[in-house]
Amino acid sequence: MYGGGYIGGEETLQTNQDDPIALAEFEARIAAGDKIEPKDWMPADYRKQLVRMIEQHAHSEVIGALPEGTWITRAPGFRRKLALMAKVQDEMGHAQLLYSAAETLGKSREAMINDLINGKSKYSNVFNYPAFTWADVAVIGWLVDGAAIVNQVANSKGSYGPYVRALERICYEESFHLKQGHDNVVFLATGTEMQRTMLQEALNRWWQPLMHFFGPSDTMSVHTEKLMRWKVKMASNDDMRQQFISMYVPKIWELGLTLPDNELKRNPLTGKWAFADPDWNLFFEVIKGNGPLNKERLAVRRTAEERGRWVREALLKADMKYTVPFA
Ligand code: BYC
Repeated sequence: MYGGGYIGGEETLQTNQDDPIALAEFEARIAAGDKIEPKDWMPADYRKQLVRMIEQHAHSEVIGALPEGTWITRAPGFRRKLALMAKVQDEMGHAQLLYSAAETLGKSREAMINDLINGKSKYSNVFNYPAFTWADVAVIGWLVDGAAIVNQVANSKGSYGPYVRALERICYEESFHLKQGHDNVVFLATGTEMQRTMLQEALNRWWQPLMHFFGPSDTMSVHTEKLMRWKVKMASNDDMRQQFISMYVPKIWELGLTLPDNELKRNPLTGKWAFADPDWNLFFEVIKGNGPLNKERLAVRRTAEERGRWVREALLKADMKYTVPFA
């Protein structure tokens, strides 16, 4: 039975939404580890949550290409330029995969893009900060992609078929990005005094946004409980943050770099890391659209959307002309 949901961007409830038997069957399938597919029955809130999350993820890939994209023309050397071009292209490919996964839930791509450029939909906090130097690109490639992998590997074991299949593929590509970022970081960390300083400054700039990346602490998270029950989210925000810290802080220290958090310390008995609580007021301001670059990022996307309009219209017309004889 088709699950109903978004039609033309408007949400409509399927008729048997309140059916307790359908809900119990659905939850039993989730508990048994089944994948839910687009035409399966699903609660309206599961659909709505997935659209919200996948859409935000897709927008993050699109906006995430911007800070690195500005460095393609200035990359130090041809080899690094090629690698960065490939990475940015991959990020846009991830957005394509994710928009397609979200479309299976009934919200059109056009409605999603409109919600992005009108500021209605969120995208990841991390992409509202500038990439001042090449070291910022290195830190994004290693640590933002590293953080994304922690999140995406966990969620790729989730319950919604189209999303988890997209995530599996994205994770393969992200693991190359991680190598690219790590290579750039190690090059700078083992370079001249000026290169090390540049890297350290970039790390200082990115650490707090990275701590914010996993979302508010579990006590403040709105959606985690339901999303984890429905296996959309496979780890809580705090657990993912812990995992990231335990994987990357030792590697950062090994390179002789420091982090702007004096409370960072591993408890040898529990293996858990203590760290300073990030500034959550700042986080909420950034995700509300008041971060350093929110307005600029959306303005760039709006311009791209406007400039690409004629191409989309021409393609649609060409497609109609081509398909009519066979209709
Ligand atoms: N940024 O209840 P909570 C990439 C919002 S791109 C902005 O904990 P949830 C890459 C949250 O939406 C990869 N907003 O939420 C690309 C909610 O607001 P709404 C990006 C955030 O969903 C290019 C409110 O705060 N990854 O890697 O349970 C180059 C309360 O939060 C953020 C994804 O998108 C944030 N960081 O958990 C390089 C992963 N955190 O919607 C790299 C998919 C929270 O109620 N998303 N909010 O208005 C997720 O896994 C989850 O949505 C989150 C948040 C863990 C992010």
